[in-house]
Amino acid sequence: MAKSDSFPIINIHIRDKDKKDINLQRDNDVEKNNKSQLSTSLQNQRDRGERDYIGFATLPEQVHRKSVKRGFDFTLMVVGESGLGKSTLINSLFLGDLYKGRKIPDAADRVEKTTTIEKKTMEIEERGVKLRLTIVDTPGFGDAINCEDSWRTCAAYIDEQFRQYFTDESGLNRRHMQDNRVHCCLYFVPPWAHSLRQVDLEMMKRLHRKVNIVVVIAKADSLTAAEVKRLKARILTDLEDYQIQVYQFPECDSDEDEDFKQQDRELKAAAPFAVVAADTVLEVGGKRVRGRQYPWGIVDVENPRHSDFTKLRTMLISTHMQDLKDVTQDVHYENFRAQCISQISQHAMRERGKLKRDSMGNNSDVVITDTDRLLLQKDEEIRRMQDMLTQMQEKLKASDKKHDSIIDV
Ligand SMILES: Nc1nc2c(ncn2[C@@H]2O[C@H](COP(=O)(O)OP(=O)(O)O)[C@@H](O)[C@H]2O)c(=O)[nH]1
Ligand SMILES: [Mg+2]
Repeated sequence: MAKSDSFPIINIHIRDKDKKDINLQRDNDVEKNNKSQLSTSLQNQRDRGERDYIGFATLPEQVHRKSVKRGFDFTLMVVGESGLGKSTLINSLFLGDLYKGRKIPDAADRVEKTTTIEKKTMEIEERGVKLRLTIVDTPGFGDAINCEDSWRTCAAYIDEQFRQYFTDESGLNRRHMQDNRVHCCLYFVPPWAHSLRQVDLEMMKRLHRKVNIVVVIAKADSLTAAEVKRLKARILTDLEDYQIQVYQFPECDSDEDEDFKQQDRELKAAAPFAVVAADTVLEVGGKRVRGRQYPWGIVDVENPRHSDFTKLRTMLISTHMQDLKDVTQDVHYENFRAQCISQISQHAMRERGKLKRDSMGNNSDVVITDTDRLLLQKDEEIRRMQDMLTQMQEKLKASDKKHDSIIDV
């Protein structure tokens, strides 16, 4: 990742024709480059006279090429009270200014406020790899006296994305499916908390089976090193005591090189990450750094001695983004899917039983045979296909009007 002073590798796609052409030209160059690398490697193998060489060793390169071409989706949800530095952290993480000119709500606004969902999407590109990044902010979280609506809003949003994916997945056109599922939820704990508070526990309990939770201690510059250590230990104990399953870093492969293993150990040891964020870029000894200027000195956001910001960014973007997506798919989405299917078949069984009772004049005892069950499943499949067709028709009608906001930075 580049330092904040240079910003060279992030190229936000701007939806205007000329820029698009330039991007397309570069994509083609990357594509040609990849292809030529592939054919060179094939040629090299042949030149070396490897007689038993069949060619499937290039499969990883083929997969690589295909996924680079397709691009990647990643959705990050940020949860925490107003003023904890969520928007600033997002700006710092992705070297952008997604939250320009934001207004911090005053106390009167906050009492009545309910949690809302604010979704922003940007397309970023780094060395030819495209990432469609969606940030789901939850302004108003925990601001109202009653916090129940906060977790309900977040949980409903996550479920809705799963439901949408489930519908798309069973639909007719699966080639252009967009993955809007929430892959990670950054949960902000205030630095003044001594442990996880009731609201945090409640919120995490409602979400931990739906999404990968990564806990961060906000505004860590207001804590001493000893206080950070104590709060981290307390949070870890609370998570264990209340059996909250936050995102678990996978075991590092034994054949990874020693540097990578060391980095992995450091990442694991740093969780929950104590972060500092800043919107300002300052000049320190001729170098431009993203930091916070205080009367007594500067907090350099990217300095590992000042905060865990760089570790969080490395984990989220460079090392564990794909794993977060895999866990979302294999664990959280699978849970949702299993629940959906079981609800659908239970409903179908009931309906079938009711139909059978009706047709038998309500007099005899109902026995549901295997054939009935099979018929029920088939009925249900047909019903789902019909639902999907209706939804797709509606979506087609609405697609002209509805667009995600693309942020021009
Ligand atoms: N001390 C300190 N202040 C921060 C930090 N991050 C953000 N802030 C400040 O906290 C205020 C609220 O930040 P904002 O990002 O809007 O919070 P949000 O409501 O959670 O999105 C702003 O004045 C930020 O400059 C931090 O790491 N440390
Ligand atoms: Mg904000």
